[in-house]
Formats: sequence, C-alpha cells, structure tokens
Amino acid sequence: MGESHNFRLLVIICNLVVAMGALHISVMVFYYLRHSGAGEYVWSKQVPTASQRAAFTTPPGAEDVAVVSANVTEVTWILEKCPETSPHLVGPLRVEFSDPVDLDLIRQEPLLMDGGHYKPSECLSVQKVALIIPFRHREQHLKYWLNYLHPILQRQQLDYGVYVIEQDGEGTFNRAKLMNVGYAEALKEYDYDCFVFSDVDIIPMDDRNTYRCYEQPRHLSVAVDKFGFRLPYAQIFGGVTALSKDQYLKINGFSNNYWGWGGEDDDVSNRLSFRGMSISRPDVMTGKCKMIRHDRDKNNDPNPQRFDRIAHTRETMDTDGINSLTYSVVKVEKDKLFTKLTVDIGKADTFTPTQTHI
Ligand code: UDH
Ligand code: NGS
Repeated sequence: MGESHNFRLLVIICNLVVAMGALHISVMVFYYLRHSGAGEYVWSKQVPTASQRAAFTTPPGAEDVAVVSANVTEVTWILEKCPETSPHLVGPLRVEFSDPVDLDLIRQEPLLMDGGHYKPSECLSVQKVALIIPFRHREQHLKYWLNYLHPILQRQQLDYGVYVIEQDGEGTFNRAKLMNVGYAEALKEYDYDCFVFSDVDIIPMDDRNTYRCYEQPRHLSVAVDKFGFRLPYAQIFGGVTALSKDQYLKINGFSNNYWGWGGEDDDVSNRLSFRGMSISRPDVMTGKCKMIRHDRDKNNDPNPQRFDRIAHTRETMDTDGINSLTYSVVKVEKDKLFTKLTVDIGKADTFTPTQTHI
C-alpha cells in the first residue's frame, strides 16, 4: 500500500517536471518569435513589406555587420539564390535619345541606396557587380546612361554599384587608366567579384544582355548601331566589357599608358589571349546596343603611339597595369544614382604620384 502510494507520488512529480519543461520551452519559443523581426518573415514566407526590406537590406560594405546581426543573418539564410535568368526581363527595349529624361523618377526606387548601390530583396544575387564608367565632360550622356541602365540592372536582379571615374583637369584622356582606378576604388567599398567597364554613351537595346561576368571575359556591346549592328573586327574588346576579379587580375588589369584615343581595348584583348582566355559574347540580337552620336572630344585625339604599344603587349603587361597604378582622388560625389570620383591620373610619362595605391 505504502509502496503504491510512493509510486503514484513519483509519477505525479515526473509529470509535473515534464509539464514545467514544456511550459518553459513554449515560453522561450514564444518570446523568440515575438522579438525576432526575422521570425515573422521566416514563418510567414511572405514577400517582405517595404519597411521590412529596408531593415533587411545591408548597405554595401556592411557584410561584417550582417554576420553578427541576427535579423540580417536569418534573412540571408532563407533567401534563395537568384535564378540564372531573371523572371523580370522583357527583352528588346526602345532606346531613344530624343526622349526626355527624368532622373528623379529613377531615384524613387526604394531599394536604391546612396552612391548608386542596389541589391534585390527577393533573392541573393549570384554576383556583386561594379559598373565602371570612364568620364569627362559627358554630363548629358551620363543622364541617358543612368536613365536606361538602372531599371535594366534592377530587372537583371544584380547586386550592383555605379562608379563614374572622372579624369581631373584638361590633359590628354586616358580611358584604360580610369578603368583601373575604378576597379581599385570600387573594391575599397564592397567585395565586388565582377567588373563591367562601360563607355558612357553605349546603351543596351535588350535587357537579356545581362551585365555580369561569365566563364570567359565578356564583350557585351557586340552589335552597335554605329557599326551596322555587326562586329567591326573579331578581336574587338571595346565599348562595354565584363571581367571577373580573377580574370582581371590574371591580366594585371589594363595598361596605364594609352594616352588619347584608340588601342587600349586592343591591348586588353591581347592580354586576354596571352593568358589563354577567350572572349565570350551574347548573340547578335541580344547584344544590340545604341551609341549616342557625338563629336570628337577635346584632348582625346588619336594616339600616335597606339600601334607600337599594342605590338608590345606581351612584354609590357606584367609591369604595366593594376600593379603599377598611381593616382590621387581629388573629389568624391555621392548621388543616389552613382558615386563619382574625380581623380588626378597625371600625364603621359611625367606623372609624379601623390598617392600610391596597393
Ligand atoms: N570619354 C569621356 N570624355 C572624353 C573622352 C572619352 O567621358 O573626353 C569616355 C566616355 O565614357 C566614352 C569613352 O570614354 O564613351 C570612350 O571614348 P572614345 O573617344 O574612345 O570613344 P567614342 O566612341 O568616340 O565615344 C570616338 C571618337 C568619335 C568621333 C566621332 C566623329 N563623328
Ligand atoms: C580600332 C581602335 C580601337 C577602337 C575601335 C573602334 O581601330 O581602339 O577601332 O573604335 N584600335 C586602334 O586604333 C589600334 S570606335 O569606332 O568605336 O571609336 O575601339
């Protein structure tokens, strides 16, 4: 009798312990879900609201913060990779330079962050892309570029930043050196793994021409209206091109020594083939582009040295490139649609560096 009484008492105590344990766990789960904003997002599996998206969007360069922040880590964890082909693409586009441009409309995109940075909220972009534009005295062209490209890049679901690299002063223009500066400066801001180098006056006519990197260096402006929508020659690598960080480093970036018009893109083409790479391209329909017609720029006359230089790429490429780049930043402008860096890149042969990079 006494024994069975003890046994029942033991059963009651055990049940009580189990019940208290269950209560404890339920309370913990309840408080966790209430206090974790990410919890709502995880459990509901809904498209986040604008304020949730704003809270979950880490600014470029904030990856370290994201790692220790519970909310952002949770969202990153549940976001799936963006698909190979974005579902938002529409194909052929109307590109007209007589149309009015309203950049304030473009600035209204809620996911755009200062400096021309964007990343989609619905998926994790496969690549982080820096767009580098060599620039001087082409304000009107830049307006068209921003007007057309931002919506396209957003439909392409890219995690991207726009860098306008303006050559300071009125010395002879150096397109390739500005590209190198863009590469170096963009990497100081964010962990980009792909670099799209674009002339300011070339606009893609089809959003399926994705501005990202591929297995091989990519020539994106393959069918430009001014060339009758054909390649002018097989090895051309001018206009708009995309190189991954690895591809760019393999060729030591671009030459810093092409002052004036022409040849610098042929030098890159040589570098690629000397490092065993080939040029990949979209098909001619997808790769259609329009170029804004303009007069020859001041201080960018054809470079008389260009033929001699491209004949010696093999010997010069290891010592002339990102590893020998010198410049100084004169001014930084952060617009909603771009980061503009005005840079002193010196002059042909006479440059005394005021700041050495790398
Ligand atoms: N660029 C500038 N400012 C300049 C020169 C060049 O911003 O003063 C940039 C700009 O991004 C341009 C790119 O460098 O798109 C390439 O310039 P380019 O001069 O090599 O090529 P583009 O095809 O002009 O624009 C070539 C000369 C056209 C002469 C036309 C005569 N009808
Ligand atoms: C070649 C130039 C390239 C230039 C291409 C297209 O002749 O730098 O024409 O030029 N090479 C040399 O001069 C060695 S374009 O008509 O787009 O201005 O990119």
